[in-house]
Amino acid sequence: MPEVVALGEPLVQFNAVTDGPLRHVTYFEKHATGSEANVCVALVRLGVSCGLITRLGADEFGLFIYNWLRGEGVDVSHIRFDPDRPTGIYFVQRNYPISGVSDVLYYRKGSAASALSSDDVDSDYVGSARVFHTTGITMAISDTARSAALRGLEIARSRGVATSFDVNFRRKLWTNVEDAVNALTRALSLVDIVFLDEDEANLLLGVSAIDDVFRELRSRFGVNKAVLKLGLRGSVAYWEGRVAKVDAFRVPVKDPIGAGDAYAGVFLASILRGYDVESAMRRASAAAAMVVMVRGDEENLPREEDLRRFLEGYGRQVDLR
Ligand code: KDG
Repeated sequence: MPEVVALGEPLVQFNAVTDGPLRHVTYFEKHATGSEANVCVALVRLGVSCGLITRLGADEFGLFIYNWLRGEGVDVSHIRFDPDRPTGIYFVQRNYPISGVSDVLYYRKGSAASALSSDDVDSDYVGSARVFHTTGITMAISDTARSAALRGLEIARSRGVATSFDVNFRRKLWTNVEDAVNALTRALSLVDIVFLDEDEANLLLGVSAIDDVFRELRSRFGVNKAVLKLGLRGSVAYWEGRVAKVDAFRVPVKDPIGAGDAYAGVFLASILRGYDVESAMRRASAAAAMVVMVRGDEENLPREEDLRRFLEGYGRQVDLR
């Protein structure tokens, strides 16, 4: 049984090869993505086994995703194919209208994964993991997927499995913000480890200053392990009673999508392999930096050797010898 079980929707991403508004883009590159799937791949590349609970369309894109996950060594035993619904896709517009920022256009309504339900959550599978991970994206895609995510968190909790949750607020996936706040705060009451950024903190907790965020998470939700991502200012964690901070790595950005998943996956892998929280954060930040240097979310997710080379080489002069 895998050490980590994740639940969520993999997607095929069509990333604009050229910058600018999509109406003028002719060429798109196909990538395998999806937040929880990316986290699984980040984990397995660092030697931590991970299984994904999901549904895919019985179509070419479903097979593309399935072969990707299976090829990476993710446990695919809890992936079901749906003959009646398609695999979700989305398009990425890069560097327009804001330089360094990507915009997404989803085509995922009625997708196979949006029919995920609590019946997909096998209690023995979740119950024998060390960590169960899901995100606010799964909470947003449909009522039944939200029930599945909550069921996964509840089962994990009742079986002594650590629960990990990336808030991943996607405004485009929610009909209104109030529903999002209600659902996401419900999830927070079931999580042991949470990843969020300042905007998400503001939305869910009404505060964004570091100490206030950690205090609110503790007092309102009993969350004692949290990572607050500060973008180019780095990240800060509240972990077992103390606060740790690391800087971000500055790199040329091709497409920032996927950075959060790289961070969460590498952070969890590092904690599970016994790294202290600062080292886990540093490794996670490095992975996030590596991922934004290319189009696509998963291509630059590092193996141990890549991570070591990035961390040792960062900031050095180019040596042409
Ligand atoms: O974190 C990256 C994901 O956001 C991306 O792969 C697409 O899962 C996705 C989503 O729902 O936005």
